[in-house]
Amino acid sequence: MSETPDIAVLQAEMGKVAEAIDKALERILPAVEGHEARLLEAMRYATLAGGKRLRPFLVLASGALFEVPTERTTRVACALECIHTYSLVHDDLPCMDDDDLRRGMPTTHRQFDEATAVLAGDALLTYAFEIVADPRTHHDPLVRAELVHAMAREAGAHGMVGGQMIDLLAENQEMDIGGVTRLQQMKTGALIRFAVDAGAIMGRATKEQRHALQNYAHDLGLAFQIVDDLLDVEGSAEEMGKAVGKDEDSGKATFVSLLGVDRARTQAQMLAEQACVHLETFDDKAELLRLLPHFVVNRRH
Ligand code: GRG
Repeated sequence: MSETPDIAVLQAEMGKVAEAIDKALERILPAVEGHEARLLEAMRYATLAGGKRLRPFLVLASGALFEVPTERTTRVACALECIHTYSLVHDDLPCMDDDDLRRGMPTTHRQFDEATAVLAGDALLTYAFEIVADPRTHHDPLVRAELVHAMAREAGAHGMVGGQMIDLLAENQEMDIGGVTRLQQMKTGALIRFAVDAGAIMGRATKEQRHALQNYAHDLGLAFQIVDDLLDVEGSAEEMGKAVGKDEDSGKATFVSLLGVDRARTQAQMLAEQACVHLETFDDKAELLRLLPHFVVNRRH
């Protein structure tokens, strides 16, 4: 897919969202003095280090379909980015991927130390729930409870953490395409699913609307992960801001190792197109969500 002017519109919008989220995270995670200063410093270091802010963008774009006020979606977007950041901090630890570089900077345990990185990740995870459960996120306690429930489900043992466990075990096991798809739907897809669902929960979407958005998130998440696998093979450490070629070195089954580069790319493009089909029920308000899959398959980092 070639770059079109519409993609430029999307990129400008994503830039604006990233800037707004950076500012909101700065406010929500203020530096402190005293005993917890180092912990907050590590949490801020990991969270404010940039990143595409893709998941926050999805929360805001999904909420916009139902005219959910941006102040509300921004809080959930920040909470989700705290969980995403915790997962990266822990994933980079020596006991997991043992990486030195993330978003072009030393990983949190390299910049601080391992214990501080573990605690910063723990604190980011718990803080995410504090943010969502706060009445400022939504006046209706039932909506807040539903958000907390969905976020816990997607981040936990049957979502992202479960996917990470399967991924670690996969290094020493044969895995077919069905196994890799399931693992990635949990490890990477789960937070993308929650991002899209959060807007629908806050907007009190109908069952049909929510179902359509879940299907969209499913296809988008898989396309995102296939491209992540492709970038691990084809991308440069400079562009990615992290080490590349790690999947091949570890002998792990990925979409690329199983399908090959060309079929993996075709599959990602097909999923991107399919994701948009699920949005047919929505009007022009879904335009940014419609453009996003094209950005995802064309991304370089
Ligand atoms: C340690 C509990 C625990 C979970 C780790 C998500 C994850 C599970 C590990 C991250 C490893 C990884 C590279 C996964 C592939 C997909 C992914 C999540 C990429 C990073 O997300 P981006 O590209 O990152 O949105 P930025 O930096 O833009 O936020």
